[in-house]
Amino acid sequence: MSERMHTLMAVLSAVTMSLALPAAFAQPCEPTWSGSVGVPGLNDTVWNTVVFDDGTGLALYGGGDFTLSGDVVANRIAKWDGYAWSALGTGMNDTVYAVGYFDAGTGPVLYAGGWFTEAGGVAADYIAEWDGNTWSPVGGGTNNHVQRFLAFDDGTGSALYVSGRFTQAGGLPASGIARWDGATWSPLGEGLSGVDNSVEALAIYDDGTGPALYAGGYFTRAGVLEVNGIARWDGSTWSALGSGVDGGVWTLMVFDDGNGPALYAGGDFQEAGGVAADYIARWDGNAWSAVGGGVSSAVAEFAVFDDGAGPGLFAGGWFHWAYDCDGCPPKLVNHIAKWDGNAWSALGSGADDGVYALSVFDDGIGPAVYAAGWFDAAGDRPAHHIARWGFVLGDLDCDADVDHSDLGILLSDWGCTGDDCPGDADGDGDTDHADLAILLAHFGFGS
Ligand SMILES: [Ca+2]
Ligand SMILES: [Ca+2]
Ligand SMILES: [Ca+2]
Ligand SMILES: [Ca+2]
Repeated sequence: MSERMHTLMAVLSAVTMSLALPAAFAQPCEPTWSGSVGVPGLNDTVWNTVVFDDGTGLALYGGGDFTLSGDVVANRIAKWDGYAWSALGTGMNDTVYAVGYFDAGTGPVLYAGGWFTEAGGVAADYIAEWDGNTWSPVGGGTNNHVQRFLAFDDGTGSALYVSGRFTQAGGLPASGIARWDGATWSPLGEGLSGVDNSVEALAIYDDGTGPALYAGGYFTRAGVLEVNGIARWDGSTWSALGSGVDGGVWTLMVFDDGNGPALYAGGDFQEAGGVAADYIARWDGNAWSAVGGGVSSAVAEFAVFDDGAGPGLFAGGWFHWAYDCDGCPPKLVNHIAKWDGNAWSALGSGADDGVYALSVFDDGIGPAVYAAGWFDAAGDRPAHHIARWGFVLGDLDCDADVDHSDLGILLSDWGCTGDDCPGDADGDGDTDHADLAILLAHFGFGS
């Protein structure tokens, strides 16, 4: 982009910010994939994303194996603010598997976890914190890799729950999971063990008896209790969810399909509570059930998002096919699909390889799901390891960009009033300066 365009966009962006925009925008287009032209890609796998506000505004943070985000050198962790990528210092010396955040009372802090032993050039075993300028180790770290973070208050105060494949945190025994309160580490009972000793997913769910922490992964026991891949921590004890699953749980998320909030588990399993459930299952607090007929391979990540057709559970992973029921014909979805409570639907032609991370992020261009992982295309567009699925405000001709053709539509519709104004970008029943401001603020996105 030219300097002149930068200046123009900065001025117009300020103009737009000063206008009071209606809360709900018109969505004349179907949601679409924005490829690497809309969101510049990365040069290697993304394993996890999180939306976090460090005090300068919400942004999407991604961790993985990459060393370049767009044309910015960013070692295994990077920040996308909706317009540009930026690095977090010099990053890490090895893979970042997890990004998360926690406020210990001194303001929100970003955490990264993974295989690394250095962050920002400083020794940090498998976990580090970022204060906005500098990386620091976290209380002696862990003795093996970190896989997930979740902030939760179990009744004893807010803390960051850290999971992974470790057996120690801060030098203390802690099997697969530990609690960091901002100053000290503590174990969760005897932790989770067996198989790979790896805890890969964390979620908070209220089964009717109060919110509790749920952990999923490759483990069979919590102390002497048999749990099989998933367990519930109430702040003092672990409990099982029926007989658990017959493999590993990779992701957990609460979703209400209309019958009340339930906990959805995805991963590498084909049975939950003894019921056939291919790679995805639903726990309602008492029993497991299948989600339609499941999908054809592992589910790596969930997100809940309303893309205009109603809220749905978005699932990403290794699968190509989804089934509305056991025995229903397969639907080709390609690594990402939406479950609305009754049926699966594809997101265009999906992604050309594994989807490992999903985050809902309103980047200022419109509400969207950001998918990230191992792929190099989403929809029919090149998309290197990250792609955006959603609306593009100001995209009047529905081709996932805002350019001169959209501006042409708006100008030829100038002054229109009523329900059928093609230039009505903000959906308030006219085509006027407010619509022009939206187009100009987003001008150049995706083109
Ligand atoms: Ca357009
Ligand atoms: Ca166009
Ligand atoms: Ca309007
Ligand atoms: Ca108006």
